[in-house]
Amino acid sequence: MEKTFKRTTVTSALPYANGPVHIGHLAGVYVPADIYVRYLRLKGEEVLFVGGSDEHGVPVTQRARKEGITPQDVVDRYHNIIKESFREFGISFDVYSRTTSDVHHRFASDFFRKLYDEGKLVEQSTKQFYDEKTEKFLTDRDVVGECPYCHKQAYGNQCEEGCGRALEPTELINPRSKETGETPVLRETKNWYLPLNEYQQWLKEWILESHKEWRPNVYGQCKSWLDMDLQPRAMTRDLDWGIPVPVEGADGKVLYVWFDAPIGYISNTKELCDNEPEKWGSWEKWWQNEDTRLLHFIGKDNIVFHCIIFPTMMKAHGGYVMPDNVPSNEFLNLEDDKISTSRNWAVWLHEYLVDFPGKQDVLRYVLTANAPETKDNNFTWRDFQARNNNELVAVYGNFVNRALVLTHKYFDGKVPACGELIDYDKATIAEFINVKAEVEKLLDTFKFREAQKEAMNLARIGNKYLADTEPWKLAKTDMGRVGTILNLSLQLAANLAIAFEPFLPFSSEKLRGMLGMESFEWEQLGCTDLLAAGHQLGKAELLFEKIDDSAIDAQMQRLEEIKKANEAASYRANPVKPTVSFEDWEKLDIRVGTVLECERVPKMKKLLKFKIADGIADRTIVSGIAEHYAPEELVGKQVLFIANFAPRQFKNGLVSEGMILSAENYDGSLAVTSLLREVKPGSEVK
Ligand code: B3M
Ligand code: ZN
Repeated sequence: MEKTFKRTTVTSALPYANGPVHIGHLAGVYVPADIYVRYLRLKGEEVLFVGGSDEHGVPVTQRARKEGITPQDVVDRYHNIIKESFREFGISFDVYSRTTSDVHHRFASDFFRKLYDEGKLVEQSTKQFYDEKTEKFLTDRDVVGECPYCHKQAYGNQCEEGCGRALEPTELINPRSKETGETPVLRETKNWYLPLNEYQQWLKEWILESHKEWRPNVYGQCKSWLDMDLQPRAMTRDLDWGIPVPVEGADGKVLYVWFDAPIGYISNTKELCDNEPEKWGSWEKWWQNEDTRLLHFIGKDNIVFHCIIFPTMMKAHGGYVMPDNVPSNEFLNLEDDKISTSRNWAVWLHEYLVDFPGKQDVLRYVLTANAPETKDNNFTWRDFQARNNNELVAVYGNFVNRALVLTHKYFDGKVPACGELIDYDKATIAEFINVKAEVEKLLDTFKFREAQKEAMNLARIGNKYLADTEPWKLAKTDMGRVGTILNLSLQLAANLAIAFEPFLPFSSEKLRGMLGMESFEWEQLGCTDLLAAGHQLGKAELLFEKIDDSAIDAQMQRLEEIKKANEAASYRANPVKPTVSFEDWEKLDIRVGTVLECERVPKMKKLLKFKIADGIADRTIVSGIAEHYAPEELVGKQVLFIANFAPRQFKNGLVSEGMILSAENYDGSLAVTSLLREVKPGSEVK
């Protein structure tokens, strides 16, 4: 049975305050959340939109270390930049606070203490790497060393450069502290764990049985987690940046950032409610009342935290409602390349505003039109320009402008009376009257891309109507008819202002002013009597402006320069190795092989398993290139491989008899080597 709710609490992921926000953040989380919230508000529903900065965690300390400032300095700087970017883009949070606030520290601390007091946490001692020079325990990512499987440089938690395996820091060969280069020692440390395993059955029922309607990417990720055995997960860390663990003898330990950050949603709500109790009531109403529907908007890398860990925390605590849905997006690429903060491969919001002042809605529009709802999607500057010029300007802006300018010209800016409707008018009305139901259906199921397209349809209908009826030609002969056409066109323009408010709030506000409407609500969508005859319109202005090639060229130029700088940096980071003798070179036996078969390796997302014809026999080679090639692409191709490489065994028993050679691009992508002409398999490379 469909549950009915009285109010909705919408959260959007708390961005780490260790850098500014870019278009990927906006497209993935904040624009969709904002569209949804604005839609509910327009419908007059009770809704709360919570945001804030995530100010703890290792990324913040890393940034501080890199810049030689304190973590507090880092978060003070970026919290303000991020908050301002969101405000500029019209992300209409009811509260945007931070996890370094007193309210949050107390709230998260109490939350932990309750779990601790009630025996809901498991105490466990483990041996962990400790850097004696800095007298600090090292997090998994603070330890680097050689991967025991592929022998590339790896982090303590994962071999990112090589085979992609999840690792334990103690598995690394020759482990070192990333910060000091010291060899760390193992020290015993005590931490508190959330026994996810005890909640597995409940999670399975709650998600897999009762939430089949969640987006396939979200449901699928949850399922793959829940199909494995969940393990207890540490909720505390040996770190000096964060919320102190409120337990005796826990000096030098803080709450795990993924424990405190989601609680930030609740403590930020509390901060708001405490400040304005008359308006918002109690925080409990938004989090603990069965009539409240909870929604988390997030990016795909946050799914496990919002669908498994945080719900388990709330369940263990008791009293909380569970999320009703977790609309999570995939990733947005920039010009076909992964957005990356460290490579500066991004469009930063604060920079966009300098280059395109006043064009927040254009970016909102383009990001929604390309929203990565079901798969990763791509942002390109050419597409940005085309969507602005061909859709916003040529369709939406053009229609509205013609309707208004003609009314000013023929009727002194007063809405003309609507005369008798001809069949064509009726057909046009019939077309746009359905838009409300369509947009609602799509928004209610979080299909923002389609919903915006549907809203744009209104403008297309209007444009066609004016083009077909040509009121400017009738002005000399039939002013009554001109009045009817313009009346209907203005009603359509008023509909556009409403339909686009969730998507393009700045433009809707401007259009509302031009139409002289006091206010509007969602219910009025689809009505043809929004503007009374004789109603005085405001001044006609352009809603959107064309974007020239030169503005786009400048952006492309900037990206080109960043790419060049990255290439140069990657060359500098990998300087040519010391000279080797001819004898040494001869020791390597590089040969040509023909790929007979190629397939993915279950549970190892970076690996491809090859069967290669090497001239004498077939051999199996495992290579960490699954993120760069689909297996089918390589079958039948000739590749170069090292034939006398000592066989290596993977944990799952798989043995690799050689190594396929690939070139590493400046951005980390891999290209398999091949030949310019076909040769017999087994041919030696000399
Ligand atoms: N700060 C990760 C991220 O920005 C993390 C989200 C917290 S949501 C409670 O992707
Ligand atoms: Zn490896």
